[in-house]
Amino acid sequence: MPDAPARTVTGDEVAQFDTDGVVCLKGVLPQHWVAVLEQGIAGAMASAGRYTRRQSDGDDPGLFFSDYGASARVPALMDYALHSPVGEIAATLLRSNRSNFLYDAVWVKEPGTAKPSAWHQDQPYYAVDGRQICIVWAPVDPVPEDVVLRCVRGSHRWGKAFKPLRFKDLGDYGRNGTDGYAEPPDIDRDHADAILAPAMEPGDLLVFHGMCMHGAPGNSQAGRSRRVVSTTWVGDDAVYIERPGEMEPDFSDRGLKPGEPLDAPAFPRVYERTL
Ligand SMILES: O=C(O)CCC(=O)C(=O)O
Repeated sequence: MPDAPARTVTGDEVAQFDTDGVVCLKGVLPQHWVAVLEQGIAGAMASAGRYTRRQSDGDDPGLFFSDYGASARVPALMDYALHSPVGEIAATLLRSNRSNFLYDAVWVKEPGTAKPSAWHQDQPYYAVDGRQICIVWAPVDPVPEDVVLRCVRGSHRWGKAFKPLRFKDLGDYGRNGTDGYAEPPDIDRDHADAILAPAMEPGDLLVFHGMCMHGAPGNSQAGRSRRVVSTTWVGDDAVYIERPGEMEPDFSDRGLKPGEPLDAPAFPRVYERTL
């Protein structure tokens, strides 16, 4: 049985997620889960899996580490996904009767890291169609507004999928204009007014829609890491699809055919609304 949130998610926050495609929920994750996440991040960094990566270059003054799906080998991350309140919070914001856990990601920027996280939408990277999909970005360190993840308010309703790019070298995944994937716009030049970049504390959650444009600067702080776990959640309307080129993460081993719901047993159903 998953744990309850530290406080109720308000109707205004649900409405803000609908309108903006992003909302920062202050003080909603009970603090003991922050300790679980710290343990999970350390476990991911001490072992390696298919998607464990150093995104920063050798001459970067810091280190940008990322990983997808580390919960498969790090029990603390699976515990957080299955037993923390994030599944309920995702279902509430998605106005869904259920939430299923798709995958987790670890994002660590050591002090002084120069490498940014390129502007992108998450959904075009992988095999999910539907509107009920969100990402819950949970920092375990205080993150000031010039270091935090930046989300473009309203971009989830632009009606456009942008070409996914690799953080390391901005290489693509074999999806381009002829497949319906547009070149990402210059967000800092053309959409600066719509950027949400809230200062955050451990226990706060930044939740954004799968089609929300987001990116992050490096970590300019001298003495503090920026350690984060994000988890991706789908609701009632999400289905499996195939896209041209490479998918990341790749869910082709889950036994689903295009058009089938993303549901258990392929993806654990973590929260279910009781009437
Ligand atoms: O934390 C970051 O720097 C990147 C996070 C991100 O792009 C994501 O959660 O999709």
